[in-house]
Amino acid sequence: MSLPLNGIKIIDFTHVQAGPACTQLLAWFGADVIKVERPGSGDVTRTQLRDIPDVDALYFTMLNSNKRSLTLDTKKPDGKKILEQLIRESDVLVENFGPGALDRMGFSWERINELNPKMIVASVKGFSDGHHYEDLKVYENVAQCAGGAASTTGFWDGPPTVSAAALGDSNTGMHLAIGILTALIGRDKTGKGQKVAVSMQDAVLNLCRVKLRDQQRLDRLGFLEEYPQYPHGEFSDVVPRGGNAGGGGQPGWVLKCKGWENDPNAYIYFTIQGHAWEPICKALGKPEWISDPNYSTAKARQPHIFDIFKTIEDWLADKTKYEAVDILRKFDIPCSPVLSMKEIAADPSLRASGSITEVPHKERGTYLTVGSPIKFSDLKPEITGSPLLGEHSDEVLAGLGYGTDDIKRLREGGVI
Ligand code: CAO
Repeated sequence: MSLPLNGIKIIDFTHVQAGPACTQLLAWFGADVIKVERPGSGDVTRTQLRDIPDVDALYFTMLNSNKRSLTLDTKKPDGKKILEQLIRESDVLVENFGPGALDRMGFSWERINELNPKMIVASVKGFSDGHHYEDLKVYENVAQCAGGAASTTGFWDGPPTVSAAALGDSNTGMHLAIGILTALIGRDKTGKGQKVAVSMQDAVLNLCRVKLRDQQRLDRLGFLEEYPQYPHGEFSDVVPRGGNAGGGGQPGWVLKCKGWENDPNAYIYFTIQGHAWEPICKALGKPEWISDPNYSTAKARQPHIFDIFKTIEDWLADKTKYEAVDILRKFDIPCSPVLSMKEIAADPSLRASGSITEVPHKERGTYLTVGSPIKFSDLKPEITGSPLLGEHSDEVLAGLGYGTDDIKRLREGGVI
């Protein structure tokens, strides 16, 4: 099947998670992604948190499907020459090295632009160019702290908390993919490449915009009506951690269901959507609340919202999370069971849609990975296993005109 990004050649100079998530997405949609890795070791995630001795770790296999792997020491003269050749004939170079590493390697934006003016150079860094922390190396949780997520996540009586969702890594990679595709469309118009950069701090902040909204509301009003601290608790001058409160105009909370004493995920998320109040009262068997002035408006409910949640929990006590959702869905109440990773891995709907898929790997056998979360009417990406280290070195070099003897010499010299 022809895919939209067929014909786009990407030098994938990425490692760990932020960059690989971006290039994996582009590979799913048809780009020829050549992952350039250091000979002998490769991407550090190949060996991190291994579950099978001497076999690429799931951390690597789940972020590098549909790619080709070329080993290349780009600090050696022959390695630099090969990289220059690749730059001349590729469309995009993606990297997420520490600050300045690409320049130190001799491949500044100016140099790459000179080699190929049509080349798009896409980078992930912890902080943006010119930021007072621009020299810092950054990992996921560092970005979550710098982007406002940690200070606003968790419970008010506990420390700042990071999310399990990769807001700093994969999220930044997704932002970068949008930047690359935009630059490719721009290049169609101008014929010129450009530099695209996303900082992890900015990508986290972009997802935390409602907290920046709340800071401004707090500055003006002194309180935030949808937070658990309102109206009985205290507010300081910074946005507090709101536990599991809903971030918009709909109060919500994680509520216990049958079996919560032994099952850490026997909970549902329950949302009290304003116009769903009547169906909620009916579902709970509390029709008298519909017209009671203490309950009938969102403002009236707020002072005793936790009493309301308690009543809902009493109603949930003899229902599993699945039974509860099956009842509540009939009343059009926005809710979901809290799903564990084990449940998600086995979810037939996620398997059917391709959001979770099993792929073969040459050394580990079949493994489970995520598929494209973006669904198209005319395109269903086929997810393939990740490449072994250097699996495609010979093939890529042959494509650049290197013969068998040259390749042997490069291998013996530790260049590939
Ligand atoms: N051939 C030769 N040298 C190579 C090479 C290759 N194929 N690939 C990498 N290198 C070299 C780099 O040129 C660099 O050399 P110098 O520091 O001597 O110039 C060196 O390897 C180390 O690269 P690095 O700084 O990227 O790696 P690190 O392990 O020290 O840091 C990380 C890792 C992630 C903290 C850093 O890359 C970073 O801050 N990246 C930007 C932010 C980011 O993407 N973080 C998210 C990672 S996902 O959690």
